[in-house]
Amino acid sequence: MYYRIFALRNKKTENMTFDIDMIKKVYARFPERVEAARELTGRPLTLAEKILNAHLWDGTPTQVYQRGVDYVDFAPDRVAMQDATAQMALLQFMQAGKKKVWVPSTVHCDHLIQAKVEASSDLQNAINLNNEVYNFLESVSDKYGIGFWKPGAGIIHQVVLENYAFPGGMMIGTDSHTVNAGGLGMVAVGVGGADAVDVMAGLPWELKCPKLIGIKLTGKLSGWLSAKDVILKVAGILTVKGGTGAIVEYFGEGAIGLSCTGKGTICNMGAEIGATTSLFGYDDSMGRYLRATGRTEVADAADGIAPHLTGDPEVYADPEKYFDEVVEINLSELEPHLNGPFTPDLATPISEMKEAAKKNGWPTSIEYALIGSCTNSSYEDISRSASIARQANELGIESKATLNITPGSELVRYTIERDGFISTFKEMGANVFANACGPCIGQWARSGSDKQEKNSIVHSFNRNFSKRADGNPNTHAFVGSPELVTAIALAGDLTFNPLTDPLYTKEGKQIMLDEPKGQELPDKGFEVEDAGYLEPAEDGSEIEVKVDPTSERLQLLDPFSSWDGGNLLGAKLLIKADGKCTTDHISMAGPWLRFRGHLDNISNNTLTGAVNAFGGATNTVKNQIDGSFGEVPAVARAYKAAGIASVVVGDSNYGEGSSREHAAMQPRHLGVHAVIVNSFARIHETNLKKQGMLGLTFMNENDYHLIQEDDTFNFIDLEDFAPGKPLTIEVVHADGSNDVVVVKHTYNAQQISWYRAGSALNLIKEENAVK
Ligand code: MIC
Ligand code: SF4
Repeated sequence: MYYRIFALRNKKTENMTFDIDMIKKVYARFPERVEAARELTGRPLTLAEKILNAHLWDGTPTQVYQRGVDYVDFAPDRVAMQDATAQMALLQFMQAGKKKVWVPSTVHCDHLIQAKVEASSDLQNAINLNNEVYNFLESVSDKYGIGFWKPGAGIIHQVVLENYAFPGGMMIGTDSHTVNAGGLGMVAVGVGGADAVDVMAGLPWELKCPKLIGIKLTGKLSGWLSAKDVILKVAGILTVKGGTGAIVEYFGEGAIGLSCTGKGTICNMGAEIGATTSLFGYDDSMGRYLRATGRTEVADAADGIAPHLTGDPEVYADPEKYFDEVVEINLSELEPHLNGPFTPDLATPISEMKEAAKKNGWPTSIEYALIGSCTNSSYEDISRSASIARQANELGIESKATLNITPGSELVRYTIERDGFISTFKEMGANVFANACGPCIGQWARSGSDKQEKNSIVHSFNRNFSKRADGNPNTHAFVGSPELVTAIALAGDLTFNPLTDPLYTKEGKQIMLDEPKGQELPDKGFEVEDAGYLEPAEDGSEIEVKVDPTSERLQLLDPFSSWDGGNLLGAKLLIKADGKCTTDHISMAGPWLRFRGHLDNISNNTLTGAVNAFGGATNTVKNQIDGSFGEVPAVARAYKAAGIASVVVGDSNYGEGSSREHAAMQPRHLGVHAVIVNSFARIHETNLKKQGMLGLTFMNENDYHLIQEDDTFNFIDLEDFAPGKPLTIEVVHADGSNDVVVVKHTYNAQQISWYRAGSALNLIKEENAVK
């Protein structure tokens, strides 16, 4: 066992601010860069524009970038990685030939802990089971100067919000919900591991200049409404792809009235509308949160440049002039929502749920309700939910469903235990699981889920794709605020509307629940004994990182092969995916998380969740070599063994969801050369490019329908692969006829050089070799 794993070295003490010097440097240059950008554009600026301009790789802005068109190089302030993606990110970083990370970086152990019995035994189990992976992550972190948050410390995004996020900063993280830090006014973007490698290696981070969506919030939340309802409503309006390529900026009196953690919830679920990130301007709620979490110095520094840390008043007064799209929501008129099932943008106001459930045949009985996750486990969320549980306990209402709680961090867990909330929940019959992702990522040992019965669950997480929480494709998951989820647990009924429906005590007495009440921040302050942080070695050069060659969990990477510069001929269709194809369909999490550090082993889940457009089955595709049918990974391996390239075809928003680059690396490892779709989710498209794949989109959406089961693809002008130039594919059908299909791409010159080298990492290595 790597020697530090149990060392209780907890350097995070009260009022200690991580990386304050870096933050001060960012603030010192901020005003001048914002001013330069204002002069260049000749107009007032949104907050997003200010932060982007303050983080240009080349320093002070000298040109105006075209939104949605130009690629821009940025210099993010920090990097965060969670254990399930850090393994691949760090396996790649180890090859980049650097001694230390270039910017402050952290690793968080949160995804691999299974929720089965209760927090402490589940945590111990995870440590036993994942020992090899934790040791690997800890030793790599120690070696390269990366802060390490032990299993049990909490979920990456909560820990980042509590310790690292700062107004006006820029960070990237190898998890799509990195965007959570927008709640503290940070441009925080989810990326694949290869992007993180660039930034940790001291290279620029490239992003297409985002479009800007402004969301004006008027009015005020009250009663049963919570910040969650704002984003559930926004998801309903903008849909799962409405935010693609855009930064969503919230403003208006309604925005200022929200707590900082409520803002975090809204930004967190910006991932569910595909947004690059979401943002709120610096205000008093952020100052309060920074001070409550021991970062008075950051709050003071932010106060010092406060007008620069929010959008210019002229912008917010006349948003249509400055944003590409504006949405307005009156919080006073909002209703609590439940979104789902199977997609986070199917928004139903709670008053319409009875009718909607009936019409759609959604099961209404609720056996499990779950709160917590990185999205909703703030002190405010928990205190409001606990106020509902307390009423039930006092009035003698027995909860019909079991409530499961996954706190977001040890800081919050310790504090809510001290303040009596955990005992309130336990009195209601709830289970408290470890501070980790748990059920949110399929790490939930739900008994009986293998029977695949049709059922519904409600939770306060962010995603509800098929099979996500318990692996059962027939589980209908609905997303709601923690307080509403708690109330629904009591009623055991999806259609329960606490505003109008009564509950019954054990004696049969009818009561109406009072509105939830909570505190934004703990009156007695936050408290924690061991936050779970390990500081890396000052000089890690002597530390040796070992990977057992026989390990089934970790595997050193072999470089992908480079492009010979020729056309790609004779490629076979591996699968044409029908409908929604998220990263969960391409590389399922849950039981497969254990192989996240072993490319060959995890490749055995490739596209097993995708629905085959021919026949509608999952994980059954035709093997064109012998006409047999087999599992997707097996057929891909057969093509690869025969030296035949393969192609994946998909519909719109392909690769929606997670940042996991496994969804790109696995097909690449199995010999897929191109993915051709109607549209991509942003992170996935970049991941494909970084891993040396062709990510292409049909010029004409109807061409998707031309693709048949026995098709062969000839890329007849790939030799001339160039920025802005569409590619032509000759698609040959089984009867010998063919269609010529034109596809678009968004590769710039640099990205084409990744393709040429076989991957972005290969290019870094080539460049290091030349130096
Ligand atoms: C998720 O919520 O889907 C995850 C698990 O956090 C992923 C990251 C991963 O797949 O490891 C994400 O959102 O990026
Ligand atoms: Fe973890 Fe779920 Fe948050 Fe992803 S969305 S980081 S799995 S809690």
